[in-house]
Amino acid sequence: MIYDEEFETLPREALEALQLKRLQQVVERVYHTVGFYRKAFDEAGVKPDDIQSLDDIRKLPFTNKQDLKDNYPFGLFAVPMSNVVRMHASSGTTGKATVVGYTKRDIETWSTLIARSFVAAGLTKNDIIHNAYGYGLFTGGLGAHYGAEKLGASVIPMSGGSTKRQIMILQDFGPTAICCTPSYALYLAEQGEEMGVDMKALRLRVGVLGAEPWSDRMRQEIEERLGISALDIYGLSEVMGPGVSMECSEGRNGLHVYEDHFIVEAIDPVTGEPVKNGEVGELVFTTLTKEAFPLIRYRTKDLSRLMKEACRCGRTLTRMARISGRSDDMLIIRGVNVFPSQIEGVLLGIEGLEPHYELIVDREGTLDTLEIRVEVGEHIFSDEVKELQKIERRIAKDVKDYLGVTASIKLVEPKSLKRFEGKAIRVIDKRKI
Ligand code: DLL
Repeated sequence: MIYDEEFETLPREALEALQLKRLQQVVERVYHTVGFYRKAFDEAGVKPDDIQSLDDIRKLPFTNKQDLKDNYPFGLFAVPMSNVVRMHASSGTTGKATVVGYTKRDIETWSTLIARSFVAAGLTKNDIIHNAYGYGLFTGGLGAHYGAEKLGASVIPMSGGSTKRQIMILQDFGPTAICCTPSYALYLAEQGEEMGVDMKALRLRVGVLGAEPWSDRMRQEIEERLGISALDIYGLSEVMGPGVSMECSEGRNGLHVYEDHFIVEAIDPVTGEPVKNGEVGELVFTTLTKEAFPLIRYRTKDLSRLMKEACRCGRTLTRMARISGRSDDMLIIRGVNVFPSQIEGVLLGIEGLEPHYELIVDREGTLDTLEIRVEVGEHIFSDEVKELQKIERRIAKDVKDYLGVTASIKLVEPKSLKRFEGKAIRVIDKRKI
């Protein structure tokens, strides 16, 4: 099924003509409304008129997360605040990373792209959608919510947490679809089974899962334990939120990028040059229609492969393979994005700790766990156990308060952690996904 026959099945040539027209418009617009872009384009020696073909996009400079941080909070907005109707921010940060804004029309576009994604997953207005993505600054909750309403489906705004209650609602309201992270889908399956609920007998038939990396092995397990068809949805708050791309139920092989609204490139993360067709590269997105927060050539650090071949669903939109990793060290722990440097920042704010630490990420059953091992100074280490426990609790609280993740803390003896001559390896990720 296709929500928007016209735009999702455009012949390649017509699609590219549309992309070029929209690219020219957005480049012209940001050049005149966002100081950052004017300066960046001037420095690169490129003017809006230089964009005469889609390949000319490569004349434009990249934008990256640091640029967003440097312009915190609203420096990259392209419209006056009076036209902004909503803001979101990326998760798991101290708030100083990336803030994004939406106009009324942006929300309308976003809702339409989510509605498209739901239809690609086989949903219609007759479905009941249990939305367990977190509501709030994270784009998952409200993004999926508005898309479900746009489709005309019935949405249950569950948000995250309260797993027992979620299972009760799954039984009583009989939703036919669920939106959540893949690891939460598995956690629900596990908790339900523990409560003696036959999770396969629920009315659920489709999962629209994303916001973190997963694998076909995980898909299979989720599908078996919940008795659903589990499909992959991708997005990032900077570019829009969920619904930048979506896997279709017919193909189940790669996610269709909504190319009438975004241009996607795959580049070599080191040279910045495009990778060969079908090779793994870092995804770079340019938004074509966003008003409040247009982004030009945004480096996502997400690694994937682009597939141009036709899909059996009939969509002509390029597909991206499941995300295979990242070109930086960002971790996603229970759906929260965390950089080791942010944890370091918290540790350095606490007296008595040494700048030597190790992060051990694992998965117990279906839940991600994070252990932070950190060295303490000699004078502290000889303190009473009670004192050490106090410091552990303080670290755990600060990590939770600032970054939004729960961690277990282990203080270790001075000089007991491995030292590195080159680049320190501070993260040990034992998860097998
Ligand atoms: O995670 C938006 C989203 C919400 C997508 C709900 C899908 C469903 P951020 O919090 O800004 O936005 O995190 C974006 O999460 O750069 C990827 O590294 C990762 N990510 C998102 N979707 C997937 C996916 C939302 N399907 C970052 N597979 C991105 C793998 C994903 N990684």
